[in-house]
Amino acid sequence: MEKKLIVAAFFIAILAIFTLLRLDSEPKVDQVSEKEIFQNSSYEQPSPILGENTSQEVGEWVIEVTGLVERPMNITLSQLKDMPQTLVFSELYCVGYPGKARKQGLWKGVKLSYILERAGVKENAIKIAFYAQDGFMTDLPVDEPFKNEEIIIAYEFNNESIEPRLVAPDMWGYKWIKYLIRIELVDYNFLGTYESEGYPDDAYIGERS
Ligand SMILES: Nc1nc2c(c(=O)[nH]1)N[C@H]1C(S)=C(S)[C@@H](COP(=O)(O)O)O[C@H]1N2
Ligand SMILES: [Mo]
Repeated sequence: MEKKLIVAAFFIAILAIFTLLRLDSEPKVDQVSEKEIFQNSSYEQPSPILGENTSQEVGEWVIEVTGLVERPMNITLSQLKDMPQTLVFSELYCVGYPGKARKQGLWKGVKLSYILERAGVKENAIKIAFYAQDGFMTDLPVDEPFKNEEIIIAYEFNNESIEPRLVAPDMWGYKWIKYLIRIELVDYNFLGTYESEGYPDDAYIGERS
């Protein structure tokens, strides 16, 4: 815990310096092919285009909250930015390349629990299904965002805009769905893209050493 705090403090200091120097603080990320993981899968790793959300008619990103909720809603990016902000320092680890963080830094967004509270989750919902523009899917138990308030829908990473994605600290990267377009509350055991391929539905990383 203390080590994590020191790393966080160090990182924030570096980030501040970069911002002051107006250097491009975009981290260099290893591009690891996950083709092996999907050898026997019909799902193919897409190459989504940043800044485009072709499935939606409006010029702005929209996230649909639907299914077993009292108040179904379409949340635009500007509405998302008007909601209470949460900052989370976290690392993303890919299950196919667990030795090294793919992304590490500060994520800014809105608590998933806040959004679910606004929508009003119905009693019979047991799972949250997440859908991305590229067809990728993941899921969480319905109570997870209330147990882990660091689960956010992020729209900024290290002070740079990103397409809305889930930040799921301490969970494998496949829970960190990018290009999020739909959140659906369901009353059955929905499994996402990786989860239905046999990767743990409970994706907490635990000991990494
Ligand atoms: N929409 C979408 N989200 C996704 C994926 C994907 O293929 N499509 N891959 C997941 C996996 S397996 C990982 S490890 C992380 C990688 O995140 P990054 O591309 O930001 O490094 O995104 C996750 N979210
Ligand atoms: Mo991954």
